[in-house]
Amino acid sequence: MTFLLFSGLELLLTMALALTWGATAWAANGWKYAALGQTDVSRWRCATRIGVWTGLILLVVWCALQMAVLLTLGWDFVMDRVAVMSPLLILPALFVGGCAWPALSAHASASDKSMVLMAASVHTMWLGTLLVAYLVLFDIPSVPDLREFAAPFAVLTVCSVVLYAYHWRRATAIRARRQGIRTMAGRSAVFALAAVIALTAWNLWAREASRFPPSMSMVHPETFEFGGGTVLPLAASMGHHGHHGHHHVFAADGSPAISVTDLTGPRSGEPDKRFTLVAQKKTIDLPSGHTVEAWTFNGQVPGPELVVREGDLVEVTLINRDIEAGVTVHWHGVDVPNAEDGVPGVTQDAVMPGESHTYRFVVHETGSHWYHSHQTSSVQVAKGLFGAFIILPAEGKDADLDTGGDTADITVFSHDWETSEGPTTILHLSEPVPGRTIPPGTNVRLRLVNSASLTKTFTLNGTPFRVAAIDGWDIHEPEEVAGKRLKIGGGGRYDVTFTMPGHAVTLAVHGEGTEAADYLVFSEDGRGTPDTRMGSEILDPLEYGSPAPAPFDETTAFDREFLMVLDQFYYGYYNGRANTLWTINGEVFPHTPTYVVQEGELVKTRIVNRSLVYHPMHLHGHHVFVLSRNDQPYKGSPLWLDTVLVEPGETYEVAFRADNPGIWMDHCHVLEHAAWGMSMHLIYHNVTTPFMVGSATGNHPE
Ligand SMILES: [Cu+2]
Repeated sequence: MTFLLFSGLELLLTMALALTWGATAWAANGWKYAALGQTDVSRWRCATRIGVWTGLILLVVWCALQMAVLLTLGWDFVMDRVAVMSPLLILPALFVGGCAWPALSAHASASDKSMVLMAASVHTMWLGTLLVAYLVLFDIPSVPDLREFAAPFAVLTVCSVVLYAYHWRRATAIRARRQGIRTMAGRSAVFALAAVIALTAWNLWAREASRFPPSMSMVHPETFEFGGGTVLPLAASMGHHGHHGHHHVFAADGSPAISVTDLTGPRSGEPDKRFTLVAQKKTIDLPSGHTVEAWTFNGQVPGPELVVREGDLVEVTLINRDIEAGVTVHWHGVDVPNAEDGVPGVTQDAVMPGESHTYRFVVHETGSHWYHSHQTSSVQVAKGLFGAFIILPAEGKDADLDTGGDTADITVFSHDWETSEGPTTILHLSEPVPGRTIPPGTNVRLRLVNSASLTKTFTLNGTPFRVAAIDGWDIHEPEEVAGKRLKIGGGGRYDVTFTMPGHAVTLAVHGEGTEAADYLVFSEDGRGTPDTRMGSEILDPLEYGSPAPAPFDETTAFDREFLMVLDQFYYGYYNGRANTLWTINGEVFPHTPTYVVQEGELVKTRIVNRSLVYHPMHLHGHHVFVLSRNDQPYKGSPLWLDTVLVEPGETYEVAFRADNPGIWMDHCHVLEHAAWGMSMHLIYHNVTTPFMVGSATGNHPE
C-alpha cells in the first residue's frame, strides 16, 4: 500500500518536474529575448523566478520522497533513483543555483553573460527532468550498471555545453538583428517540429530494433551473471558459437559439456503409468452456459487428470492432432529431468500437427501439480491446454489419504475463459467423479489449482479446514482455520482438507470484486444453498503451520546470491509490437539476466517487485525454499514453492540447491507478462542446447 502510494506520488512528481521546468525554460528564453532586445523584462523575469522556485521546491520534494522510500522500503527500491536519476536533477539544479541566480536576484538590467548563463542552466535543468521522466516511464534501469549511469549523464553534460554555446550565438544574433518575441515563437515552433520528427523516427527505429531474429538461441552469454560466486567456464556460450569450431568444451570440474538432449528420464524400462495426451481443437460448453472454441487435451477441459505414485516411471505420449502452432507439455511443479521439461526452443522442438513426442521420467516427490503446453503458453493455456498431474505417496506411505475412512480426492481448477461476455472465471472439477456428492464424515481433500494468469482468492464456507499443502509440498502441522481466504497466484496450488459435515459446503472463488466469480457446492445429495461470501482475512502462508527443521536458514553460506528486480516499462516495443513491458533488472527478454550455477551449489535469490502489479515467479525444475519476505523470516511451516507470488512493494528471499542440471526457464506465471518480456533462465554452466526459438524454428515458449 505504502509502495503504491510512493509510486503514484513519484509519477506525479516526475511529470510535474518536467512540466514546470518546461514552462520555466520558455519563460527564461522570453526573458533573454526581452533583455537583449531591451524591451520590458519584468513579466518574463517574474515568470522565470516563480518557475525556478517552484521547480526547486518540487525537486526537494522528489528528494524527500526518495529518502522516505529508502527508509521504509530499502535500497533496492531507490538504487537507480540515487545512482542514475538524482545526478540528472541535482547537478543541473546546482548549475541553476550558481548561474541563474545572479540574473534572478539582480535589480539592475542584466548583462549578456548573465542572460546566457541563466537560459542555458534552466534549459539544462529541463533536459534533466525529461531524461528522468524518460527513464521512469520507458527505460527503468532498476539495477544500474556503469553504462546506465554514464549514458544519460553524458547526454546531459554534452547538451549543457551545446546549450551554453547556442545561447551565446543567439545572444549576438538577437542584439544584431533586433529579434523579438515573435522570432522566439517561430524558432520554438521549428524546434518543436524537429523534436516531433526526431521522436517519430526514433519510435520507428525502436520498433524495428526490437524485432527478434527469425532464429536465436534462448541462451545469451552476454547476460550471464554469477551471483558473486566463481566465474564458471561456459559450455553454453561455446555451444552457442559451436560453429566456430569449439566442439570439446570442458567444465571447471573437468566434465565435458552436456546437451539438454542427454538429460532425459530413463529411456528404457516398462513404465508404471502410461498416458496419451492428444492435443486437439474442440467446442466446449462451459458450466456457465458459454460455448468456447477450446484447445484441449483429449477433447476435454481440463485435460485428463493424470494420477501417479511417488517412484513411478511415467510415460506420456503427446500427439498433436490439429493445433497448427505446435504444442508441448510442461510439468508444472514436478522437478523432471531437463529434457522432459517441455519448453520449446530450450528442451525440445514444438510438436507440430501429425507429430508426437514421448516424455518419460520417474517422479521423486508427491503432491498436486499440473501440466500445460509451453508453446505460446499465454495463448495455449488460456485456451484449455492444461490438466492435473497428481502424485500420490508411495503405496503404504500415506498419512492423509489412506486413513481407513471414506475419502474424496477432488481437483478443482480455477480458469479464466475468454467468452462472448468477456473474461469469465470458471471452477472446473478435474474429473466428473466423485463430483459434488460427498457423504458426511468423508475425509475430503480439495486440490485447488489456479490455471489462470490472474491471482484469485478461494473461500471455503460451511466447514473449518486445513491447508495441507502448498504447491504440492506438505505444510508442517497445519492448524484448523475457518472463514479465511486462500490467495493463489497464477500456476499455484493449495491442498485443502476437511471432514465433510452434515450440511452443504461451498467453495467460492473471487477475482477483483467482492462478488463470487464462481462457486461449487458439495453436499450429501449434491444439492444445497450456496454460501458464496468472501472470507475475511487472507491466510498468510509464511505464518501458517509450525516450524520444522529446514535445510536453509540465516546462517547458510550460499555459493551464489542473485538479485531479481521486477519492474515495468509503461510503454515499449517487444518483437515489433508496443505494449506495457515487464522487466527483470531493467531488461526484457532476451536481455534479462541468466543465472549461471554449478551442480551442488547453494543459491539464494532476492526477488524485489517494484512494479505496480503482482508477479507469480515460476522457476522450472526446482522448488525454492522461502527464507523471508520483506526481510522478515517466515514464522510458520517451512515453505517450498515453485511459484512465488510477489506483490507490489514486496521482497522475497528464496533459496535452492542446484541439483537438477539443465537450462531452466524462470518466468512470471501471469503468462502475458512472460510474453511481454518477464522471462529469464537458470543455466548450469556445463549444459548446452541445440534448440532455437523464433519464427524460423516454430518454437515460441511464451
Ligand atoms: Cu508478472
